[in-house]
Amino acid sequence: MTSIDLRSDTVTAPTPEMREAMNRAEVGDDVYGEDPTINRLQEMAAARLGKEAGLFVPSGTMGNLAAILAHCQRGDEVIVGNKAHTFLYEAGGISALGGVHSCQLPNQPDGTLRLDDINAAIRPDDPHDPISRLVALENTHNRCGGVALTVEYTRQVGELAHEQGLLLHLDGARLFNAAVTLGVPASELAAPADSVTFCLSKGLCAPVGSVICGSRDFIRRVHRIRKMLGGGMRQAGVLAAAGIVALETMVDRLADDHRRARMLAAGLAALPGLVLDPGTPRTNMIFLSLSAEVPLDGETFAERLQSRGVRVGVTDVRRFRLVTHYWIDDDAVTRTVSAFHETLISA
Ligand code: TLP
Repeated sequence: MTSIDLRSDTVTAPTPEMREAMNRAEVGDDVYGEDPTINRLQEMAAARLGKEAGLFVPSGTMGNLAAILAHCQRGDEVIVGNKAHTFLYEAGGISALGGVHSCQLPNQPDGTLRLDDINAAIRPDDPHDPISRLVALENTHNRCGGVALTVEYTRQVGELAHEQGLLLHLDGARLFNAAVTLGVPASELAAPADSVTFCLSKGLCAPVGSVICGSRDFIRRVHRIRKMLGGGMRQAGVLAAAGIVALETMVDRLADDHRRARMLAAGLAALPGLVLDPGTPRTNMIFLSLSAEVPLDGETFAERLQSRGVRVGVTDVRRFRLVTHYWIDDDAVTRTVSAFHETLISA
């Protein structure tokens, strides 16, 4: 039986069309700016997000790091959510490598930071304080359930930041999931931000890569930082080719992943022993917990699911994340519900 891997949309293998495009890709030395396929991907990405320029980077983590380093000097402060990927899961890179201080505000259940909290966190011009330089948002917000931030909210944060002389960075690893669920172009969600990173290698299925987008001047600075971080990639047009297919063919179909997440959530909600988070799924992620009567911890439960061919992410002692993606079809949804059912009745 082939395994149904719901741990993340990062597990997606490239599609057959991507493999063909990778095989055919024209390449050159990108450190010289001579890889035509990378240049094309960067132009496409920038146009799609309504920005002047884009830069291909190996990962979302490097995208966020390079963008934040380009905005901030050592000792500057970024205002960020306490559940943001950049704060929780990027190995503290902004502090370790950039000397950037973080001010963590409570993420609300809908993934937002309260405007009043942001306002109150902006520092006065006082030699005791770090300089407030940047606000960072995440859309969709992973740890808050894959929830999409709206155009209106992003605009309000952008206005607040800019009025106070700060910049706005958007970790849009799953920006296209947000755009599809909200029914708006990604460029509208990106418009208030000075920089945006989005990932090709999650729901869009490309094997590697993210693109940072922003003004031409900003991208010129990020380019040097990418080099400093060791992210200049030479003939990486073979990777960018998959990214082009991702942007051309994989965006609209994210709605299928969202539909299957709803199907899966409905099936799981009907099983005694599981408690789904209120409102889940918002896009392609389902968060749920084992109820008190189930006599297993999350790791053991996940191992038993795995022996039935289903892999899920364990995010806490009795809590799971399930992420739908291109390689999860309707049959996989049905099989997953059965595997949960069998695991629960044999517990
Ligand atoms: N997220 C991964 C894990 O690291 C948790 C996942 O499985 O969801 N921003 C956001 C919002 C992300 O969710 C991720 C990856 C990244 C940035 C980093 O992207 P990569 O893995 O390409 O460095």
